[in-house]
Amino acid sequence: MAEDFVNLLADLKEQEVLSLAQKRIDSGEDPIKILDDSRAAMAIVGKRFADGEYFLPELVFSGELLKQISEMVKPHLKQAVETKKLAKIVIGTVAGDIHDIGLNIVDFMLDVNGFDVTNLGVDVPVEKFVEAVKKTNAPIVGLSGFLTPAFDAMKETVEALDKAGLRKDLKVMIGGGQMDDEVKKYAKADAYGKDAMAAVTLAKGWIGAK
Ligand code: B12
Repeated sequence: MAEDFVNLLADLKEQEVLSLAQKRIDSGEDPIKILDDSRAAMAIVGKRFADGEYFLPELVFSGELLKQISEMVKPHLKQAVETKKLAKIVIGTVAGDIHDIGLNIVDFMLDVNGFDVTNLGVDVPVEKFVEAVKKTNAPIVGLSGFLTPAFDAMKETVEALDKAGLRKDLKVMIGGGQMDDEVKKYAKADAYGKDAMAAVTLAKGWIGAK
């Protein structure tokens, strides 16, 4: 089923992939696995876009399909984990970037794992991150980005948090499509997380929660 699912999503076959997603959920499959397979399909969509096989309409449609699938999966994630509020976290997609599907999955996973999440949305200017950290006293910030220009936006956001005197009591994690440890170093962040579960593990580690 997983392979069919990945191919149907990459081929943007709406009805077929949504009914297969429902079938997988009804059969009690691990919701995380369905999200991982969606990610694999997005990598294929991204490659077809880069190769000129898909164009913006396909990219937009793939995002819509992914949103529908993550909405179907989310309630089943909720059943997996019940905890009390642990700590505050400010997250957002950095300036110039409007990709938010990954960000919203991170938001959701942090929420169901007990964190009090302030999600600033997309294309977030550096000063808005500074404001939100001052307002919430959050000890953790999560920066999301999918575009190459997001590397610099992440670096500028960390610099602005530092200039505001907030950096020393703050942990900053980054993530999204092509982010990695090199970008983490470049942006002077504390950690890179490959997916939403990594975001939860990093955050729990920093506040000493199991
Ligand atoms: C869907 C999509 C879009 C949709 C986004 C819809 C939406 N609401 O988000 C739309 C159509 C809007 C779009 C627009 C564009 N896009 Co686009 N898009 C994609 C695509 C196909 C999928 C992205 C996605 O949502 N993936 C699925 C999610 C779930 O991603 P994920 O990586 O699994 O997310 C997980 C992790 O990354 C992690 N994570 C995410 N954030 C964070 C944060 C933290 C702190 C942590 C720890 C972890 C973490 O957790 C997530 C969940 O597990 C990618 C291709 C790809 N392979 O990624 C191209 C891609 C990112 N887009 C690309 C481009 C070029 C564009 C456009 C410039 C196209 C254009 N000419 O207009 C515009 C840019 C608009 C802008 N200013 O941002 C390029 C970027 C190339 C580059 N090097 O910069 C890509 C790579 C495609 C390609 N190969 O060319 N896009």
